[in-house]
Amino acid sequence: MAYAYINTSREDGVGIVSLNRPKLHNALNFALMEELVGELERLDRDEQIRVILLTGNDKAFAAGADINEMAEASAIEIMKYDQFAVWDRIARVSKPIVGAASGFVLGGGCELMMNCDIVIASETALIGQPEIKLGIMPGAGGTQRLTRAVGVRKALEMLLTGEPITAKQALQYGLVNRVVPVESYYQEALKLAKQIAEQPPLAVRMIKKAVYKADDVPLQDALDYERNGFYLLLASEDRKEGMQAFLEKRKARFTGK
Ligand code: DAK
Repeated sequence: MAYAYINTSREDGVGIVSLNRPKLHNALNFALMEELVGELERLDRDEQIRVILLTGNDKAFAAGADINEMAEASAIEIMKYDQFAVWDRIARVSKPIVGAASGFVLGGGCELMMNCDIVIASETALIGQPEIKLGIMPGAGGTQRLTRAVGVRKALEMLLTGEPITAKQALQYGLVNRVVPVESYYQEALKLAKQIAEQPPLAVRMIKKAVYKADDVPLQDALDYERNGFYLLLASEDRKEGMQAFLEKRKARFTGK
């Protein structure tokens, strides 16, 4: 598909989506978000794709929602047309999203990064929620996902000062998985995405869902969910293939059935 604000490609079972609004540091206008979320959902339904890689460019993953759009819209208009609702659909993507983040990761950009399941950051990444400096607060999970990721105190410091943290600090806080030089963050993320793409897709999907239960529901309910997922996977062809391949000392070929 031809898009105005994103680029897409695919490689070895990985669907790659790059934000493409470089002159405005990938500011997330509504049209970009519609394209992005539509493509994420398309990739989620695509049987050939097992993992999604989401990236920006070296200078910016994304510098936040488009302030030009927000500055002009009234609260009533924004609420009536519910244009931000598109954000809610990202968390429903069932395939893993690997983020490759460099440069500015601010506001909605940080919220988008936190919607990625695993993040490889470049050493140059600057990550923050500067909304307070604009007289607003985060609206796409910044107060919630950030707090769950880094804890109340660090989240409050970031949210109340609006100051960004470095990639190295984000690693210490558990907000990103790895920090590597800017020359290699994209390749490192792609390599990781390809590694996950070789795993049995049903197990990948069940594990992703089960892990997020840890944040959402009481422990015993989450353990029950995990156990049911385990039983379900015992009925899959990939389970037979995985165990057979182990016994035959060969590499398994998973089909997602
Ligand atoms: N929106 C629009 N334009 C932006 C932008 C943004 N967020 N960030 C940068 N730009 C534009 C700049 O205006 C400039 O445009 P021109 O002047 O060239 O036309 C161009 O990108 C290059 O930026 P700079 O010249 O400023 O470049 P610098 O390297 O000097 O500075 C910077 C880079 C990223 C530090 C700076 O541009 C900056 O502070 N940008 C704003 C960052 C920010 O405040 N982000 C948070 C926005 S609020 C919600 C969902 C999401 C949100 C809210 C609700 N719901 C679901 C309800 C999200 C809100 C936000 O993200």
